[in-house]
Amino acid sequence: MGVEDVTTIHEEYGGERLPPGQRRTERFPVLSKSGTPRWEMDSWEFTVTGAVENELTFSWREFTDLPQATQRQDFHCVTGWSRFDNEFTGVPFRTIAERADVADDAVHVLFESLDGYSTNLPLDECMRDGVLFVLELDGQPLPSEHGGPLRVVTPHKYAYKGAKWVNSVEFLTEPRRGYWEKRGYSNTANPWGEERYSFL
Ligand SMILES: Nc1nc2c(c(=O)[nH]1)N[C@H]1C(S)=C(S)[C@@H](COP(=O)(O)O)O[C@H]1N2
Ligand SMILES: [Mo]
Repeated sequence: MGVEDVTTIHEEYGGERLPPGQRRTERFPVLSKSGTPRWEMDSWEFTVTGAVENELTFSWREFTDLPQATQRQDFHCVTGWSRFDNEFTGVPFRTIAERADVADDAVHVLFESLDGYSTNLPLDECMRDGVLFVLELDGQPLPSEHGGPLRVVTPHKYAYKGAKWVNSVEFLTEPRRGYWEKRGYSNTANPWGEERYSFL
């Protein structure tokens, strides 16, 4: 299976590979609002609900049987660091949307996690290349502090748009804000526009 290169996204936004105000790091810092939650393979469940024709529930086994892709992606944290060339393997968001058969009036998506975190994106921003439910980093199971067993990545957005420990996706007919979006971080979060905070 080939590795898809998603590190050219910045061209679409007319910016440099390193977004304005960011510093490149080789490290991979951990940012979690409240520590790493526990999970058990036997009781783990992933649900897809809301504005869909088919609500879905996956066990760990069922989820890991879904078709996967491997992509090289950059990762931009709103606190100012960027990590280039992460190799993420996971299930494309589009695959989940197709299986759920998203309703015509769905416009927005809310991701929820085992630690009570949530984050939101417009549906069209989720359907693009690069939005993955990640199971592996650099060919190894995703480390638990980085969101293992399953996290979302959003290379076209600051990383808070990617829910670690994700276990629920809800399709919405109206926008709803997630954890940081309710607390002053930008709802749009475009790194090349330096959309870090929201004053509305
Ligand atoms: N479930 C959950 N997801 C989360 C967070 C969190 O606290 N809980 N923090 C977010 C923030 S603010 C960032 S910058 C990235 C950090 O990912 P990392 O810890 O792998 O660097 O995860 C995002 N996803
Ligand atoms: Mo963050």
